[in-house]
Amino acid sequence: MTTNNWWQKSIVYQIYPKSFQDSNNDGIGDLRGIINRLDYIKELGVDIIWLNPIYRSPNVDNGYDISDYQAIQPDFGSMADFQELLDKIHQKNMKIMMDLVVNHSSDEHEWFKASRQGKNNSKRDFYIWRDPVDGHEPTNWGSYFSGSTWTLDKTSGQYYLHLFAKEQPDLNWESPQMRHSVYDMMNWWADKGVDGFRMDVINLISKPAKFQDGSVDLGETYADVEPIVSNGHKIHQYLQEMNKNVMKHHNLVTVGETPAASPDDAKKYANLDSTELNMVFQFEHMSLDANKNPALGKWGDRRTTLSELRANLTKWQLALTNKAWNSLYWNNHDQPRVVSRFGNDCPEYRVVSAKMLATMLHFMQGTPYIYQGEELGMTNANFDNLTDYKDLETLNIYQQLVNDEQLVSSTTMMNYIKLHSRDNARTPMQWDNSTNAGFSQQQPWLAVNPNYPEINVKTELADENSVFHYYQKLIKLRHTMPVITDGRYQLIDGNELDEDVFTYIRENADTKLVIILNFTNQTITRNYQLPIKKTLLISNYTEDLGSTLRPYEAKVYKI
Ligand code: TEU
Ligand code: CA
Repeated sequence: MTTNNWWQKSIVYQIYPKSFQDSNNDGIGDLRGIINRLDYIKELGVDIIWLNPIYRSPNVDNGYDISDYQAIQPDFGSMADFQELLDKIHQKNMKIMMDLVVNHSSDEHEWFKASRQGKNNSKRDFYIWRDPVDGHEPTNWGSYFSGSTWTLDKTSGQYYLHLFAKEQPDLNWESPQMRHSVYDMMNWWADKGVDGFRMDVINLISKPAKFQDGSVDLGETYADVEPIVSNGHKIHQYLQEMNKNVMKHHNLVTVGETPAASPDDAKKYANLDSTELNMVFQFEHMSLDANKNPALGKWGDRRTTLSELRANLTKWQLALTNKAWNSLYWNNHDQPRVVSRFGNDCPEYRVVSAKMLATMLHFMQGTPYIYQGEELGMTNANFDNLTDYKDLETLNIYQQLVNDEQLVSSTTMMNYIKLHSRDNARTPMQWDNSTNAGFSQQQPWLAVNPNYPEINVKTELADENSVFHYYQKLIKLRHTMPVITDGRYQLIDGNELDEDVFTYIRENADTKLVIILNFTNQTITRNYQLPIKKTLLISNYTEDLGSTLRPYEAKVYKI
């Protein structure tokens, strides 16, 4: 298959601007802060920087509620700052991807303000309005952020749809005028010089032709809306239209965030003839540790087993070969920290397990994404009090499960929140051991993880065995060894039954790699009868003990 597209050979670094670097000491990260840290990102070696939303927003959902798609949020700086950031990223030979949030806007967007004026307004059909049914909500759908997906607007007596918060009304993709306004806006950014888009919940934009109730889990009030609205009947039509109107005219990279997408869906979204998107973020490996009780969703304390994880990653690797392109990620601004979740964040094993997980992902086929702080082995926040958490999803789910539905006790819920709150990813970047980890002189908007004196950029840059330097090495290997991009993926014989060690092969016409990963905190033995003539490309231990694998040992041989 073709693996010659620039975005297939790239590594992406995701920045959550609010938590990256504060340059003017108001406790909020900003664009100038990113500009000041570009040398650090360049040193890591990545090719593309993806920024979470930096547009004007009332900030109900940290910028995922946009009130002006063509303005910069004042907390983050000005359009001139953005232009400077863009220019400097390009000068350093990197590219920039923007977040595109067009399943919904903010309720303070001009379009929605007009739309809610009444049934005859010309923007009425930019959003999704329905009459009440028997005096209540049109359907029983539950929002991603708790409660109903419907809010009554008194002016017209109609409800509007919002899959997320009530301040995030869903845009109506049935309206050609609305769709073309979105394409115009995308072209405006592309003409400015941005190199790509990460498209927020893009597979939720095509709503069902007929709105019907969904089934409700035991103990719950509302139906899970995801299966009802994901991968809808017009989704490919919309994406192909967007592609013709936008992507065809620029050299962009596009990644769709697609909850509930299967490999078959991904083959359509990310097909190699590039009529829709370049790749998608699938969620299956992020759902493996969800609660067995569907009413609790992701809120639980289960750990993924190696067998589940390997089966899932392998399924995606094999299904997309020669058909579509994978994105590879462990972390983003919505997920707990990978070392706490799939590795071991106690002091003894944090570094070694973070490197093992990095090895697992960075030798797979696809475009890898690194989320800020992942390259340091940053851990979950572990805040004890609900008041330390700021994310509306966390605050709402506590209210729902503990107080309203009484499905979980408060103690249990706090434990679930420690494990799964999105704020785990959002604590400020840890730069050094000075006040607030060098993020800001002011009290940051979200508390710094107390472990910053041990885990920070300054310490890791000075230590050649740090997680940072290991990521840097992985990135270099990908840039210099084509097999990591184009090689076939295969499990080593019999590995699918191994509960403790994950061993896979990447192979092209001239190179073969064997990747061996001990997923446990035990020393174990595996004998793979590998040829004597081989070189150790990378490992998280200095000495190679052959068939003996120490806790979380990772090693990659070139055969
Ligand atoms: O997330 C959508 C999404 O499906 C999730 O990752 C969601 O946050 C999680 O499942 C909740 O448990 C995207 C953004 O990444 C997220 O930050 C936004 O809050 C959301 O869309 C709405 O724009
Ligand atoms: Ca600031």
